[in-house]
Amino acid sequence: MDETRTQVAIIGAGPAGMLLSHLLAAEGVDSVVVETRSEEYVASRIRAGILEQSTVDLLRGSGLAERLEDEGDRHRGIYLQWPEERHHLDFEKLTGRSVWVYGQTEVQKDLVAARKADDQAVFYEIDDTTLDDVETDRPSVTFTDADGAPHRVVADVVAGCDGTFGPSRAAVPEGERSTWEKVYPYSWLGVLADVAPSTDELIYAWHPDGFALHSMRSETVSRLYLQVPNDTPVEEWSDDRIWESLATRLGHGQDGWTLTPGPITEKSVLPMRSFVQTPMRHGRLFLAGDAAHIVPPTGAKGLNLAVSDVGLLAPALVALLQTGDSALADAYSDTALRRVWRCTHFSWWMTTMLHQSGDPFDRQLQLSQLRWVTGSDAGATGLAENYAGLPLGY
Ligand code: RFL
Ligand code: PHB
Repeated sequence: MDETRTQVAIIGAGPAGMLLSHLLAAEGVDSVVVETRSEEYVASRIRAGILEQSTVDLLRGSGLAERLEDEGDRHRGIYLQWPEERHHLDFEKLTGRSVWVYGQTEVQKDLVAARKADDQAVFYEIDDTTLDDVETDRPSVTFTDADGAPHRVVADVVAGCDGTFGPSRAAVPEGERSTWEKVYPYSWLGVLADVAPSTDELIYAWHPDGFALHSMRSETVSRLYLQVPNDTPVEEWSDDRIWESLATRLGHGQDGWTLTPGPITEKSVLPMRSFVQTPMRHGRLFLAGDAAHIVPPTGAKGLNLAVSDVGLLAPALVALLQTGDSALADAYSDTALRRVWRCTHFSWWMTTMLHQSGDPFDRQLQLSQLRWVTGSDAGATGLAENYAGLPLGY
């Protein structure tokens, strides 16, 4: 079997894995990345769109923000609305922090370009990923490479950055891991449309028909979401039905605001859940990003949490591997989980405040909460602080 020796074997070439490899390389720690999908597939997955302040700070600090500075769109805040009312929350005024519209596809392209420029070893289109000996100081990852040949990467540390469906989280023995999960009784129908956004900043809309979100990717591309029942077949939603529902829920005609429809280029249904597995470390295996936790997308936190995990993990591994100092590595799980649980709560709170559950009592509480969040500086600041993102060390 072919064998490669490296310091950190990284499973998953998504944002968590590629950013980790970049930050480690900057400090002279080498890594090998392995990924089941092709480079093109990973780069084209339409996912997150919002980067919080600390994500942008980290990307800037590691030389990854050149295109983001040019093409990213800085937003001061968001709109929150319900029928007949739209309110702007100005995060900059409330907290001095802002958010950026810059798609995960773009972040991924920037990471891949930076790793290529550095000759990073990435094995794409692999199969049968297996983790071995993670309780020793010589853990390894074996897999079948793109040509069908077996391969082993022997490392000092394995980083499980393999997302929701990867094998890393199950490599923590059952008796030593705890999991928390909440499945929501609704999904999002997400569309990408070739039309200029009808808004300057994101609109989060509470509506009796269900939640709607108007987001964007650029001056010519809009990203929109509608709450739909779980297991909704995407075929049930024609383009016309989608635009009609978006117009109703987003308040077309209200105070002169109009929603401009356009050609829909992508359409999919996304289930929503919250999930956390603890601890985020077992022996020489460290978990980061969606491999350890999943949040519903309402708070725009998933990608940002993956970045903040890696922002904590990289210096911990550098210290461990270069000087033998294990203090940060030993603290990693607890430190990362503090922020994970904060974002898990925020994402749950945004989700349950804005989606229809079918319960009339919930509706009244939601509207009361929305009035408070938009009407009181204390309420608005709490949302702004969480949405624009707490500092990395929170
Ligand atoms: P990823 O991106 O899923 O990458 C994991 C990689 O691991 C690979 N893999 C394996 N590799 C080797 N061997 C195996 N056995 C493997 N099994 C899996 C996978 O192929 C994949 O390439 O996880 P990572 O890096 O932790 O990044 C997490 C983010 O991708 C995710 O949290 C966000 O996309 C969530 N999210 C959002 N986050 C935000 O911060 N802001 C947003 O506005 C936002 N919007 C969203 C979102 C996620 C969405 N979807 C589709 C889930 C909107 C949507 C619609
Ligand atoms: C997106 O643009 O895809 C997006 C924005 C905000 C969210 C979720 C998704 O809360």
